[in-house]
Amino acid sequence: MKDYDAAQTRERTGSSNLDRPPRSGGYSAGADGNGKAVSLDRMKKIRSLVVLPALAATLLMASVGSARADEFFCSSFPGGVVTVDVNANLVVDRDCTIAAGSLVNGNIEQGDEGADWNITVQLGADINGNIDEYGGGSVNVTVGPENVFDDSIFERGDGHVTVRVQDGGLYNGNIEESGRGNVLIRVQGTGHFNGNSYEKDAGNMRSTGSGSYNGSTQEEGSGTCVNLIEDFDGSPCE
Ligand SMILES: [Ca+2]
Ligand SMILES: [Ca+2]
Repeated sequence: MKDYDAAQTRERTGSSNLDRPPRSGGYSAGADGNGKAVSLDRMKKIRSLVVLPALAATLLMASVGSARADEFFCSSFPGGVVTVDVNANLVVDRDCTIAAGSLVNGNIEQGDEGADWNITVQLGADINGNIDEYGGGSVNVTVGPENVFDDSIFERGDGHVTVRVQDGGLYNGNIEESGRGNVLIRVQGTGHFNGNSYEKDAGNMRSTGSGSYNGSTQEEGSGTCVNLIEDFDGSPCE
């Protein structure tokens, strides 16, 4: 298990989203901190990422109270549904949903304790960090058009990992699933999955859809491995 300490969080937070991989298609106006050209819409979003998270963090700190500045708890949000931008780690202490329009600029982590909580990233949310789930719950991620999931999913114990990348979306990271459960990846249209997927113990590994997958798929233990995705570039079913 990786060590996600506060310093790492601050480093990640400090880097904002400017180091995300560029998407295909127009980056024509202006430039970000790394000298990359960015679109006007992107610039507006970057500005909002600078201003809104600070406001959100301030409001959250006021409402959460005891939460440290470098982490917030899912239970602090009504129904466990995150509807704001969070520039910190998010601790999973109940079923947790990242709603459309939200950004988590940090890790979403359950740690090695807790119950069978599910983690859901809805269509329209951006994630810039790992998801680390432990116990009997599952991880469900939908990456919508113009959205990015940048980092990896670690799912442990019983439960599945389901990733859906819609047309124009980008999943940039790995999946590692262990215990009883499947890995299902579906990528559509110009959506792209860039990373490696590793399914262990009982369960199946499957990639489908009309999109593209660049990386490896690996299945270990009882189960099947199939890649039905239209454009697969890498090492299938090692
Ligand atoms: Ca699990
Ligand atoms: Ca499994």
